[in-house]
Amino acid sequence: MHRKLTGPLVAATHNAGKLREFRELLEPWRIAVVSAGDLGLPEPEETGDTFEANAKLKAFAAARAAKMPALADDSGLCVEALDGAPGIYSARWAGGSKDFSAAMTRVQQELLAVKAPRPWRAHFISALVIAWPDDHVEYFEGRVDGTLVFPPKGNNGFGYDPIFLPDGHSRGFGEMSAEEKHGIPADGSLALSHRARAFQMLARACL
Ligand code: ITT
Repeated sequence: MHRKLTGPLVAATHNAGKLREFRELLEPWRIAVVSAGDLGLPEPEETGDTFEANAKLKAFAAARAAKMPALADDSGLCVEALDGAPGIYSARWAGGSKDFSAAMTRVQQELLAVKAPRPWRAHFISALVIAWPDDHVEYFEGRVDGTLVFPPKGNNGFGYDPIFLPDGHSRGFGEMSAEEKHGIPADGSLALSHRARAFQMLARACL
């Protein structure tokens, strides 16, 4: 049985781009969001070897520390010709200084090194977890497919957005508004981004 979320929640993320998207996604539901940063919660080490394991680890760490439900996302860019890399290591490819321009360059260099034929197919995955302090957990996963384009384009979004062109679109995530990338269509049709797609499932089950 799914559990409904009634009160406020803690956003178990230290990534400002994700936090912004969480707030925008939750805004229509009038659920108060307090961030892990606001509460001074430490950033847990991501020791899992799947998106799901890491999302659960982050959500439970925050839910137990804050004593309230916590929402976590573990996500990443999976490049077909690189056997799914960087995948769960997407944030780590940017290094301690979180340099995503270096991470995007590394993706391009690795594709060139293996002489990957174009188009360079890739997808984003978002594993969303709500965990409660009493150990109840809800899990949802969203995915969006597309191709990688270089050089990076646009200043919107975060992370690998400037190199990702979702299928069926002529502009990449880095060039899209927040509403285009992760808005929830009022008519119930499928949202575009991986995180918004996972959130649609979460909303149906828990909100
Ligand atoms: P938290 O664990 O604190 O939430 P993080 O940045 O470490 O923050 P992840 O371990 O889930 O989060 O790393 C996912 C990385 O994948 C993230 O840093 C981005 O670089 C990339 N990514 C995920 N979703 C993305 C999106 O919508 N657009 C662009 N890049 C994205």
